[in-house]
Amino acid sequence: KPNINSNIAIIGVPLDLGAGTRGVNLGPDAIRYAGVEERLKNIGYNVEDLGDIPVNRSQAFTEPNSNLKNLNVISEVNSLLSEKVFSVMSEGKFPLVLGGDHSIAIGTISGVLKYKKSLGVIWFDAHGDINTPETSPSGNIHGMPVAVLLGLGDKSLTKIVGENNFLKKENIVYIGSRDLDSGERKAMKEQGITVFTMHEIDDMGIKKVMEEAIKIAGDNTDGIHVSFDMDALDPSIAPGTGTKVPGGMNYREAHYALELIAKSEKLVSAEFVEVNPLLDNANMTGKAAAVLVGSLMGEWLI
Ligand code: 4U7
Ligand code: MN
Ligand code: MN
Ligand code: MN
Repeated sequence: KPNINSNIAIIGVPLDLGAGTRGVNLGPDAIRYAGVEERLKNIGYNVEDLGDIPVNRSQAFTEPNSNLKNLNVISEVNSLLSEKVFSVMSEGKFPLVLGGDHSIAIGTISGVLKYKKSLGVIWFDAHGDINTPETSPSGNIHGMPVAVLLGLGDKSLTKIVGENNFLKKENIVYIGSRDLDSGERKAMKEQGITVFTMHEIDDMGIKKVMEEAIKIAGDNTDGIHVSFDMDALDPSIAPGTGTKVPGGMNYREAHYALELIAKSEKLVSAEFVEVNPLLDNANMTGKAAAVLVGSLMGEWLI
């Protein structure tokens, strides 16, 4: 077992209000039923499941003419998640957050940032998730968390991160991108963010991509957070997700990528998001998430 914090706290976030398709709120239980806790215990971790962050979905509300759907509940859930992640880390535990739609990265990563000021983030995703209300074609907040973490977008979301705690653009790196909106490409260029699209994975191979990504996120930072959107994977191995894009990472690329992060021994926190069992085939995507958690935590490093 690699040198990663031995005490893991699992936090479920059954939120789907940030997505355009319903059902990703069932993701945390899908990953639990796939045996994630048992798998981690078998590797040698102490694991406790803290249950779910409460989501008052019936209270969800969108201001007229706003391009931020369900903003009230999404900001409430992310504030609670941020505090929970911070308290877990303060107790010396490793937060493993199970989503839920990707808007929950606002809560997870802001919580980690309160504890690790200079955090590196590796963002596995088909998408950029760096839209603002001005650029978003959908108004779905799961397409905006990176912007919020960098301090861009609506105040009621950026305030969860806090004026002095924003993620530094030089410390985030994308892997698996293949569906970027034009406003997102512009934002990525302007900020000078490193993006390893599927083209770079084809071109350089996953090993070289990961070596560079781990340098960017891990050198001169206080540790690495992994934000893993299941749609980074090819839809043939992860059909249970709401915004599928063909041509994603294959099974071995994804596992090997996460194993290399485990080997770096710089991992401090992680989240697996966008598992939607309503779109799935016999919980294939929930199972893929549970097995990938194993790789990230060093299951095959002996
Ligand atoms: B996910 C999209 F327009 N970019 O903003 C948007 F293509 O967390 C998709 O990566 C966002 O799954 C996908 O709505 C968010 C769209
Ligand atoms: Mn995403
Ligand atoms: Mn995505
Ligand atoms: Mn998605």
